[in-house]
Amino acid sequence: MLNNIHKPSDIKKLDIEELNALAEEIKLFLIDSIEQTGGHLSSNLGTIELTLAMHYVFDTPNDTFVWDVGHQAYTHKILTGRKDLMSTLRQKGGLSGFTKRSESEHDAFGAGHSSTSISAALGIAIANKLQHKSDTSIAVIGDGALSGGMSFEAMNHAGDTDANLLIILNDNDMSISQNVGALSKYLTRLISGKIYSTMKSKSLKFLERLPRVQKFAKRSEEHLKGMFLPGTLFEELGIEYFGPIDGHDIPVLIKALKNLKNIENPRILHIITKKGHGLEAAEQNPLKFHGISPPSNSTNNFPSYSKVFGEWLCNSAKNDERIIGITPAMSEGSGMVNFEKNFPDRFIDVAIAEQHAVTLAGGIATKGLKPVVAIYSTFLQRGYDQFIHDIALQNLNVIFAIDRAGLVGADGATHAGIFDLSFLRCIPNIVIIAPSSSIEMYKALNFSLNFDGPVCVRFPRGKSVIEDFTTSASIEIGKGNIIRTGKDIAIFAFGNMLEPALSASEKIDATVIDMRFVKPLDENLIIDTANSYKKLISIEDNTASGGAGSAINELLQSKNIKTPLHIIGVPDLVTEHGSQDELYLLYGLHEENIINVAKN
Ligand SMILES: Cc1ncc(C[n+]2csc(CCOP(=O)(O)OP(=O)(O)O)c2C)c(N)n1
Repeated sequence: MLNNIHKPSDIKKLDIEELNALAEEIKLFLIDSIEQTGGHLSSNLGTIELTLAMHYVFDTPNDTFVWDVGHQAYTHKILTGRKDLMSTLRQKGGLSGFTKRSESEHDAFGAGHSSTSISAALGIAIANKLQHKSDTSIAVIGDGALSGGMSFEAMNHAGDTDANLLIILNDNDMSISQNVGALSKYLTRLISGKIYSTMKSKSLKFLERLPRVQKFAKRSEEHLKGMFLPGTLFEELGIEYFGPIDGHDIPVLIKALKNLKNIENPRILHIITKKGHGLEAAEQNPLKFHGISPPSNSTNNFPSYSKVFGEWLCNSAKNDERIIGITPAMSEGSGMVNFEKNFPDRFIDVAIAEQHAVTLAGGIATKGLKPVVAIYSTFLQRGYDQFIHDIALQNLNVIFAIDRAGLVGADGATHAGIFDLSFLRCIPNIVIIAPSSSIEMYKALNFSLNFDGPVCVRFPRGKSVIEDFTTSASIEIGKGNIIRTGKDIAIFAFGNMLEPALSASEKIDATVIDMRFVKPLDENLIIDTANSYKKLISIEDNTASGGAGSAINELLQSKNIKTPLHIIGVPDLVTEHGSQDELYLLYGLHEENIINVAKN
């Protein structure tokens, strides 16, 4: 059947039995396809029936679907004419792993970061109203993404409007790992019927009109007898609440969505799904199958930077009781699973709440403890004001272990950690270290533990390619490390760009310096080098605009030094997705480009 589906309207001719069969076909297709390409398997297995029902009832692109994060929209891609391109998912030149406006008119809004869907969908709904259109604007948001502050800002606004906004809350009780927080517990109580909906009579009527009254609703009814309970959080915010219903039951979903199509105010449909639905291994271990990698033939046996960070955290916490580990819902990705196990009282998962994570760390630091915020570079963007206002201006003692800095690969532009050096180095009071290997990272983290004030240690995704080139067991603030001495040309290498710099230097006989610190820069070393060499090159895994090379340029300018400097960094454009190596090649962060730059 799947081969005959080319556009959303093709499914509207199917009966329920055929829709169920199609869901099964899509499941098998997704398992096969994601096994080859890598991608978000469990989340997508959880949304097949929902997506079929949505496209069955609504008409995109006029009606609009905004998928939060966009990682669960593979069935949507398949139903909107992209099935044959699924084999290119997350690969260079292929389909994005998230929703992307430039990819399809059916992708109403691009995503990658979480908790944006209600704001975007509300914006669309308000625009529809102003343009006298009756189309429905729909946000699909997971219970994990709902924990992000933006969701609440958006609901606070939505509840005060008459916008034609439908929020579908896809509740599987999971973020990447188990969802955490009071809201998550609240949703569990809502499902079990312990919270009374003031709209309940309406809600129950609405459910009764469905082919089958849901077991969830029945249970709610029992709980209601003789009890007085407040209305749901959503209703208190002015958003009509419906549900909860089984998010894998296509006829129930269709009926519910048809009913909800006729209401034109902000409303929320709470559906219960199972992450990894229909694939036993994924149902049992949704975390493992949240994001899977394609088959790899890598022979690099070094541990990943994240793993080394996790080891450092555990080892250091044994000896230093001040250490508190904080993660915004990325415990596994940040290598913190063992820390959580060994130091449960000193491990804090704040849910998908980067802004809160940063300021929370600030508060903890005021009491003499040493919070370590493990955060991906791209998600630190969310906590920028908090970083400036709550940490740097108050010179608080917080370590930021900034993971996934630089080009990250298959997740693409939304996840690229290529801006942190630019947006951080302009902030006073802070130290920024870009270690060139995982061993160097260990030293940098040790340094930050003993330093008084905010320190950022930014390191890339994946494994370190080089071991250690240094002899010193510790690092000294603002001091670079000359790794190789050549003639005429000197290369200032930042972070993991030391590796291509070194291999290029063998061919052009250049001096190579592992700069270690982006802030404070090793000014004396830079000035001496600039005065002793004919040409200078800097290389960093960050946008060239305002990054580490720019910092060197500012210094040379201020000292009136005329030695030419060529800055190699990521160009000023929206980066593509592909393997990390492909992207390094595409953007000139490789040996050959260094050689060309040196020669030209
Ligand atoms: C701002 C931000 N922080 C962290 C992430 C990483 N992330 C991607 S999906 C996800 C979990 C989302 O959980 P949920 O919304 O419940 O969706 P599910 O995968 O369970 O369907 C997280 C934390 C992100 N995409 N954006």
